[in-house]
Amino acid sequence: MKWMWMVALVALVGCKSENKAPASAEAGAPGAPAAQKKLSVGFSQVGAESAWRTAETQSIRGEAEKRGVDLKFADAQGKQAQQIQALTSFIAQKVDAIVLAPVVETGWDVVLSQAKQANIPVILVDRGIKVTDDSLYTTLIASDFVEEGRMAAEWLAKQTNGKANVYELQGTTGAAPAIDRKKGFEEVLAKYPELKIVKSQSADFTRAKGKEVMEAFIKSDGQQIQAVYAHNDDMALGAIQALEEAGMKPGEGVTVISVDGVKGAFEAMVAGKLNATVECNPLMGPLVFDTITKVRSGEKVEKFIKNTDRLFEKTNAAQVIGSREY
Ligand code: GZL
Repeated sequence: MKWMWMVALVALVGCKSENKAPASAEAGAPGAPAAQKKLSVGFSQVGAESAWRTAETQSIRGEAEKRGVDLKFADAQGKQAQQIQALTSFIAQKVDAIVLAPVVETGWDVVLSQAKQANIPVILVDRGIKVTDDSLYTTLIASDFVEEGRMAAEWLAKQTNGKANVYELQGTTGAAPAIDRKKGFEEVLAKYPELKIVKSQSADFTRAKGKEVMEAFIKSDGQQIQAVYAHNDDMALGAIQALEEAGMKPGEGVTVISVDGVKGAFEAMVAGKLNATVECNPLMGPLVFDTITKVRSGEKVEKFIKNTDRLFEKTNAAQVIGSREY
């Protein structure tokens, strides 16, 4: 009988020890499992050229902070060479993932091949790239810029009954949004022979250059200007300033449409100076880190994760401005 108690006692002790980690693995003891390593992500950002870009940066950096991600942030001031330098550094630091907002479409094959060799997944945000081998990046999270250009042109055609002299402010030369917003806009204009782009020039997505280029358009063509199509709100706001300084009436005599949907655009629509803007959502932070988690767990992700965009007009701007998040 006594032996039975002994057996029960041993079993109890043995079972408890099964549940407890071996002494050597006690937290803090030598050989203890390493504390959960922080996810480390390298983020190469284009720069800070527009309100949209600032909103995108804040969304990604804010989400990294919230999730306790070790985010290495590099602002390239609009220079591809600086982005390539940043990516090379991230690879040397053996980050777990790279997030890249590529300033232009081409010139990425070499550095992305190095990331692939280092087995570091690359998540593209907001702008696409042209590479010989699309396995060099895992996915692109962005809007469809061609569709944004189509939406802007269809709205303008309706607004002008298909007849106007259009002056176009293009984004950064070689950048996917500049190439594709132009492509989509022109695709629709082909259906309206009297809706014509009279002059088109890059203003690099900035407000200052948008004002400068518009001043030159006004100097050469003045009252002939009936409509302005700007590839982003910042350039549109610069153009609006130039038109007002020339005594012209943006939003009334001159129809102005742009893309992004930043707060400044809604304020200009409420003031009646901007007619419409096509939203291009920059708040990608949560989706970026959810996607990195999926990729690291081996889950398959779409090659193109498309943001949805809506068009807003000055007629409905006042109702929605209060709920805008950027
Ligand atoms: C679009 C983004 C563009 C914005 C501009 O995804 O790349 O760059 O439209 C920004 O405001 O400068």
